[in-house]
Amino acid sequence: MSWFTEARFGLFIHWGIYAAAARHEWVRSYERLTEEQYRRYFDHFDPDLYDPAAWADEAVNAGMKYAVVTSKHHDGFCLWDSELTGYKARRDLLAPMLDAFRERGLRTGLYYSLLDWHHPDFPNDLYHPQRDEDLGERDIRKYTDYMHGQVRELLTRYGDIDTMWFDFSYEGRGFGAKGPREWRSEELERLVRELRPGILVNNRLGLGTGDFTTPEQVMPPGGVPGHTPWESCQTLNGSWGYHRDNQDWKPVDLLVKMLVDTVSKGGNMLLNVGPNARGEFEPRAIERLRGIGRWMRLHSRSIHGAGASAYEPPQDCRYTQRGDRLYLHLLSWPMKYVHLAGLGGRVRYAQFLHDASEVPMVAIDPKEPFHHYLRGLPEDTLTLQLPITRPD
Ligand code: FUL
Repeated sequence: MSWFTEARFGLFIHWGIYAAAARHEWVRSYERLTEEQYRRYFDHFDPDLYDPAAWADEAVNAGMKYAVVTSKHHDGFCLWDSELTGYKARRDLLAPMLDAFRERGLRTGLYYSLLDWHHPDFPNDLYHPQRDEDLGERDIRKYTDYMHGQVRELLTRYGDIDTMWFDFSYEGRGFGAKGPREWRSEELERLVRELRPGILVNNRLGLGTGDFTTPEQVMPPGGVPGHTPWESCQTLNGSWGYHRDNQDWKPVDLLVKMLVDTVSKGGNMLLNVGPNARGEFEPRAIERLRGIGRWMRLHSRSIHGAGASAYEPPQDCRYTQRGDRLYLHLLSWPMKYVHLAGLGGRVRYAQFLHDASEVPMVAIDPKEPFHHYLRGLPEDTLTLQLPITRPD
């Protein structure tokens, strides 16, 4: 587990034939496309510019330490050369990606969808594109045999996979909802752990367990209660898969704040890119990854290997802590002073991270008229004096 909680920041990749539709990875369900209508994306998916080394470089430059990729999403299309289906990429796209990630020192994870809207034995349910139709006899046991077989394939043919990211159980949600019984989750988890004893499994098999929990698109205000490590997965825009016309792009400073906020609460952030159907990260994604990378170059010490602190930060601030180093993140820039409760007399030296310049600790002199307004502060307060202009 320690590599995972030290890593703090990872890349999520959602890539499949939905990138050709370019309007959300759920497009087949949202628009209730039939198998035949959706087939055109299968026919025309030809990622000729695919260069996984370039993806790995972007991840490393952004300060990411691991990467999780959708081996199969809900539409059932497989990125690897599965022997169990013909519904797969014309060449194995997964193997070169894992090689490229590993070559650059990134840990690897596989997302695998429990749903499969393509498989002939996956019954129609509340999310199925053909949920209103009678799909005839379907034997979910045959589907889950296939699913377990695919997971076996992935974990025997692709080297040392570090995390298994299942998605998802939806028991209790109505028509055809599925949970651990339907997926045969316990058996599946056992299989995974047998094949890869050190692997970390997420919490979406519906078993109420998992090595880490996965809040999605939310910033849990107080962190995630309980002791399991957690990883918040986040999109750059309003979609996981490549979505050409979506405009909800998060700016770099928000993404950095999200990362800081997550680590300050003891979590990891898994930030998603949806590569396009030619196999590239689009410029809007690259711009953001590089922006985060510029910040990480100077500040990654406050992220990697850091976690929550027992100290209570002032308003609009976050602490991350690594050993006896306490990192103060100012999400807004105060006027001249920042007052840190509980730190009076406990800090040997204060400096900015970006240029290692000293940040003066102010000794409050009650006789000094200039310090008059500071007199009401509790004695154990540490006051730091900041420049008027916020450094970048
Ligand atoms: C969800 C999925 O339905 C989304 O498409 C995406 O993969 C996200 C990470 O998990 O449950």
